[in-house]
Amino acid sequence: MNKILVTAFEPFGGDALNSSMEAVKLLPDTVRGVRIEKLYLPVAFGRAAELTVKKALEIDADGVICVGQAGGRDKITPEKVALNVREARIPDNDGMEPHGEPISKDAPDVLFSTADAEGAVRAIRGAGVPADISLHAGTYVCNDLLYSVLHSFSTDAKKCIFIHVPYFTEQSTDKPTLPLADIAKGLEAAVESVICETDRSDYGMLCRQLDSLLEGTDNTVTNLANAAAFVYDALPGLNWAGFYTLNGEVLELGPFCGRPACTVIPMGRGVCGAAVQRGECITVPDVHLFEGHIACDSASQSEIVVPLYKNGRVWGVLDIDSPVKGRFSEADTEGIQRLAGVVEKHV
Ligand code: PCA
Repeated sequence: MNKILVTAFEPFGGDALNSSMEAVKLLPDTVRGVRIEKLYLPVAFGRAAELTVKKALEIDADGVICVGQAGGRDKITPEKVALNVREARIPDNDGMEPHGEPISKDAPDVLFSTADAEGAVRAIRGAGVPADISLHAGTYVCNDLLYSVLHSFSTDAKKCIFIHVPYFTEQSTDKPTLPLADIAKGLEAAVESVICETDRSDYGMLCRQLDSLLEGTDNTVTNLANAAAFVYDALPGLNWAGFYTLNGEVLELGPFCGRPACTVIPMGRGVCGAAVQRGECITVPDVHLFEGHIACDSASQSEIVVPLYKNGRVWGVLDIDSPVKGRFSEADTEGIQRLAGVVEKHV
């Protein structure tokens, strides 16, 4: 199982609260079954980064998501870039006020976030919260933290990113704000998108678990219902998982998890219809680029459909949607086909 470290900052610069800390407090302790470890940091050059790196190593985090407050911004802004410079407008909470010195000597001028910042933006927007990419994390403690974390883990597989959040409603009357609950909702969506990037689902284990789950009965509805729930629960970053079954020339909606979906799909239509017509699994990294895609849930960005066979004939499909573009890697495509094989065996 993967772990994600999420950090936030204490108040600074005379503010009574820091929106990053208040929003991170509202995040759940697990997202899609992945443990979220929270760490609250001093607004201190060097020290914030040291604490973060130490904690990430201690818990063997697969991803590090640092959150800070950018008072004055009106959206949640995942940062793409960190600069190798310290330039303080006000002293940090340790009284340090560096001017123009590098964070790390003989290190690159610029480092890029290793988690997909654009993917995080899409995920936050998908949750209905305003978001935009930012190309400048400033030159204060937030930039210091992002740069140092990226530099420390430059040869590591950890996905690292920084996300700036605006003031929340109660914090300011003259600057842009967002409701605290929206900031937390947006952050949760961003965490989910990073989890999808770091996910290394153990499909061997999942197949064994699904196999024993479906063993007790040969009732088709029972097994499809439990298989849909299992897949939806076991794989992070999904918004829909379920079945369509073939009835003559059309696919009809079967058991699923997610929002209500199209009841009937004609042969050849959409990704499901195409998978049946071609008789093969189709993985679509971006559904908007798929000719004839049927949008059941506007949150869906990527999709995988596996045709299901009995005695050499297709009888239905396993259809899985994600709000994250490019959610399904080659390993997922292969693993999900194995899961579909377990369903075929029990139906
Ligand atoms: N924001 C500051 C540091 C701490 C925080 O929450 C920054 O943007 O650098």
